[in-house]
Amino acid sequence: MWMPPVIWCSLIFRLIVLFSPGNLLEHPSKAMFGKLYKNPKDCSQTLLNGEVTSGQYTIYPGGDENLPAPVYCDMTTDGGGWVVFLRRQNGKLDFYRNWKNYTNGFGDKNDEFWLGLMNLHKITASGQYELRVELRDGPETAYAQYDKFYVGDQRSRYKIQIGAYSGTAGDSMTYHHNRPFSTFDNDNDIAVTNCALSYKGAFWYKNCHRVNLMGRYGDNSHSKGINWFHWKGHEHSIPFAEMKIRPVNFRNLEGRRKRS
Ligand SMILES: *[C@@H]1O[C@H](CO)[C@@H](O)[C@H](O)[C@H]1NC(C)=O
Ligand SMILES: [Ca+2]
Repeated sequence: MWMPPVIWCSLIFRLIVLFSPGNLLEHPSKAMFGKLYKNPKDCSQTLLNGEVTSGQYTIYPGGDENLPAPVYCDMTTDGGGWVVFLRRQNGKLDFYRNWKNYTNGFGDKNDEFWLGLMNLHKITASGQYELRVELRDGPETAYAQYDKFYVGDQRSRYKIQIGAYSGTAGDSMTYHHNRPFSTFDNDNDIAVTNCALSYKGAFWYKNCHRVNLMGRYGDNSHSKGINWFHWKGHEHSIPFAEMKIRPVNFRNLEGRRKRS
């Protein structure tokens, strides 16, 4: 059987790598076939495929190979492997949008964006995920991490479940546990008013919020800006915010890999 030289060279090289000492032996399938995950379902699998640089990648939320999604992967924060689903950093993009937009997602993955509730549901329904929130205000930084994050399906109106808090920003998210999502045209909060309309954003509002990361950029009036109440209160709009998810056991897995 004839094979182009580049193919048999590559096969011989892979065999040498496979039977040589060193940490590549940990992933013989990777050494032989290139990628550990043909259709990575999230950024942790993209990272295990050897992609160690943060940036845009294609993942397959829920493992559905027919529905690829372009996402931004954070490959550096706390071991990396995060699917970033929200970024605010300059106010260029309008986040005061309707239900359809929050369902499908909008914006530029390399700049400001919202990934979309449908994909958030698909990803978080495919395993146990944790949430990390990154906040920056000039030289000050803070983060909040929750050891569980689940977004329900469309029928639940994308209701969230939030696990235990750790971090430096203060626990503002637990207040929103078990709340469905709300936009100005789909009020699912428990306030007599329409929180999304009053505070010019969209969120898992309750009565109304301790977190308003999709609020109005740079607006320091009460509850309207980008707020994380337990860090900067309700009258300070935070200039940089990211929300991201990865499998909850990922860091331990990475730790084991490094120790072995
Ligand atoms: C955002 O909403 C507008 C108005 O309903 C619609 O025309 C547009 O297609 C939506 N975009 C997305 C990405 O859902
Ligand atoms: Ca209401």
